[in-house]
Amino acid sequence: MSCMNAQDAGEAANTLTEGLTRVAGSYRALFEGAADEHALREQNAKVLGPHGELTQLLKLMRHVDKSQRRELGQRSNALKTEISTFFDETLVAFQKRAREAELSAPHLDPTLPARGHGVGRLHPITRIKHELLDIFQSLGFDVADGPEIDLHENCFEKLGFPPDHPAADMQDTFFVKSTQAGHDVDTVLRTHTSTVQVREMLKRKPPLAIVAPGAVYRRDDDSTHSPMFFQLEGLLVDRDVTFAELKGVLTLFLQRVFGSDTEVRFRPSYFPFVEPGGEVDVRRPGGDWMEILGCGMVHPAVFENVGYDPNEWSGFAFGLGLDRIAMVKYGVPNIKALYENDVRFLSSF
Ligand code: FA5
Repeated sequence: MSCMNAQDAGEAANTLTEGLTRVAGSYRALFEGAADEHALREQNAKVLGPHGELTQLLKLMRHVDKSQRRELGQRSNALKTEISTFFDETLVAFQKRAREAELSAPHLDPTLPARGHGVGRLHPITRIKHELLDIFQSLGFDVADGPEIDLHENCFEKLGFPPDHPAADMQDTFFVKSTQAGHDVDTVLRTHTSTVQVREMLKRKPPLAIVAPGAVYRRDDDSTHSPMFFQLEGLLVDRDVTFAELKGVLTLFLQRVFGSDTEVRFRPSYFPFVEPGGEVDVRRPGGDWMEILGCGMVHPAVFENVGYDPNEWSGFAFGLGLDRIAMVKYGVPNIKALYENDVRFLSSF
């Protein structure tokens, strides 16, 4: 540097020379003493890294007088090469040692207790569904299916709800405008499985007996109401069907599911698609009443809507809550527990 005097240049050369001697004398012990590969790399960085000792020393080179620069430069480079060669060799030795230790260590401890297999099981609602389908199939019902998104018409109007009837508000849900064959149609996330009654009657000729399980959606939310829950619809159409048959089938079914010591209570209720209509509650010994289903004799207007002659055909229908059955059967106080997917809860029964 032009501003450096001879004394400064001499000092730089001395510091550099001393530093090179110090580094040359110490790096081997530091590398060899490292505990593992990570520590070895750290030691290497302390010497050769951007902030390492040798890197810092070399910054003095530009202050060294030209006459000494060549010799000191050669020494520095030779030391640098020596250190990095030694680092590479030490690294290989470290890795070899670590691998050998790994291979000679016992890799399996046969005395450890086994972890056990988490054997899966069906969700309580799925189990209830299978059980119910078995019962109804043994009574001669076919199993039918329908989409969760259906025409507004199948969910309400065809079942006798007048347009904009407040009863539809009780089952508020998601309404979706869609297009079918170029026409706007109102579709809805179905609020009950009764949509399948309409679909099956439009598809089949009577007599018929079907059950249709599936998910339904409503703006509902408390300890016995979930916004998404499961229903099972039942429909029987034949000649001269009576309310006694409805009552007989439902009582038999409920006592098969809950046990013969279960109390069953029929209450009158209103649904636009049945006449007369009712609701059914059950109570296990020592428990509370729980509403399980709605039911009734198929309304003549519904038969007309699907092209069946109401003077010739009669029938009954019911729609029950699978979640509610699971709650009573397994003693679940809050419906939310069925949807939280907590394995401790799900594997407890
Ligand atoms: C209906 O959904 C009618 N479609 C049932 C029906 C079918 C009547 C055929 C007549 C003929 P309701 O809204 O009451 O009715 O619901 C039927 C059952 O579903 C209830 O008894 C209850 O067990 C269950 N349920 C209703 N809302 C919920 C909810 N938010 N969460 C869980 N279960 C529910």
